[in-house]
Amino acid sequence: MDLYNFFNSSAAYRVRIAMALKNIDWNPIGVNLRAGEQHHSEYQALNPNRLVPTMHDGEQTITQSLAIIDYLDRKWPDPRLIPADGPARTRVLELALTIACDMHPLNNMRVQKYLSTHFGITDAGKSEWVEHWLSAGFSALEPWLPEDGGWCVGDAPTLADCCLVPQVANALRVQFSLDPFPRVRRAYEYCMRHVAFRVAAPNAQPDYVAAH
Ligand SMILES: N[C@@H](CCC(=O)N[C@@H](CS)C(=O)NCC(=O)O)C(=O)O
Repeated sequence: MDLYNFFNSSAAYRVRIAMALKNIDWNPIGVNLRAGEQHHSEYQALNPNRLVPTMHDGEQTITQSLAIIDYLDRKWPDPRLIPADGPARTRVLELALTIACDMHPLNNMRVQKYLSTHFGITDAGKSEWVEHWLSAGFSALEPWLPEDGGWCVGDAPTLADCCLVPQVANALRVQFSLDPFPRVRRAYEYCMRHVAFRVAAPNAQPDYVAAH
């Protein structure tokens, strides 16, 4: 199983967590987003959206981190990350989609680049933009999370935790304060006690480069 991956990609980080939770061996293929390798024609042939991650398993090539995790969940259902039914399934999807659809895309690298190249937004303006959408998203997540910490939903890790941790890691990277979101912070800290979340972290990847 090959994963086209970049250490700092939070969408790839979601998939890395899922594979660690399921004990799936995988082979990293580096796509350096800072060097623009996502725009190379060979990569675009695999992922027309020119985004990371992409997974290759046998004959199948899959893009979109949530579609990849759904594929993994069906092929290796132990442990299940997307509950089969009931209110838990609904809440897991609500949390995951809030992060993956309403938060993450707005602060993606290509969006930030477009803000500066097409609208002349300064670095300070972009920071304000990023903080605004992080704040809006975390405000939506906060009341859904357990008050005293623990997994996002129920008593085991799910797709919601796979999405929450990379999004919080992104926020911490830009020194965003989680003080107004104590449940988000507690859920993040709880997840990070589990080894699967730590081996999947950016600084544990072979292509990791420290921030400068
Ligand atoms: N919805 C996609 C999002 C993928 C995505 O946005 N990946 C980012 C890294 S986290 C990327 O490749 N950015 C490159 C760019 O903005 O040019 C998924 O969940 O897989």
